[in-house]
Amino acid sequence: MRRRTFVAALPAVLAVAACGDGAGPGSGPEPPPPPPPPAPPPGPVPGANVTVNIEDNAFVDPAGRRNGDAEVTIRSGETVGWRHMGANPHTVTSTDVPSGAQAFDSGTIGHNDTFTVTPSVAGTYMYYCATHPSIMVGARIVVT
Ligand SMILES: [Cu+2]
Repeated sequence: MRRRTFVAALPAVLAVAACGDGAGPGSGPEPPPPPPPPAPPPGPVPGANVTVNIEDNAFVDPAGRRNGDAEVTIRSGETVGWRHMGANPHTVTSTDVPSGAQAFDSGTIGHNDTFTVTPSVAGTYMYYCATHPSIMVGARIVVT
């Protein structure tokens, strides 16, 4: 019975001995472990039909257009999502919505946060970042 235990432990002893072979004179400290692989690119916001990325200083639509050129088109009842990719606080705040439509405001959101809006009234919805109103402005949603 004791012999069986000895045999099971033998590979571990050999492994330790093998590691020791490399540590000769002149070998420095162990190199640091490699950095973790980069995070995969974020996908669409869950539940959203289209996703706009929020970078620091820009709303970026799926076509890569920024701020005043950023535009997404959806049908009534579909959902726009925003994903905060930057480091600084931003907002997604409507500045102009069609008559009868609801204004929207994400409040301050941070890195990795998401926000969604599901407009039900057709027309053009303008929005900006209330924290950076002179830069992150003019983006829009067109609802058909
Ligand atoms: Cu901002």
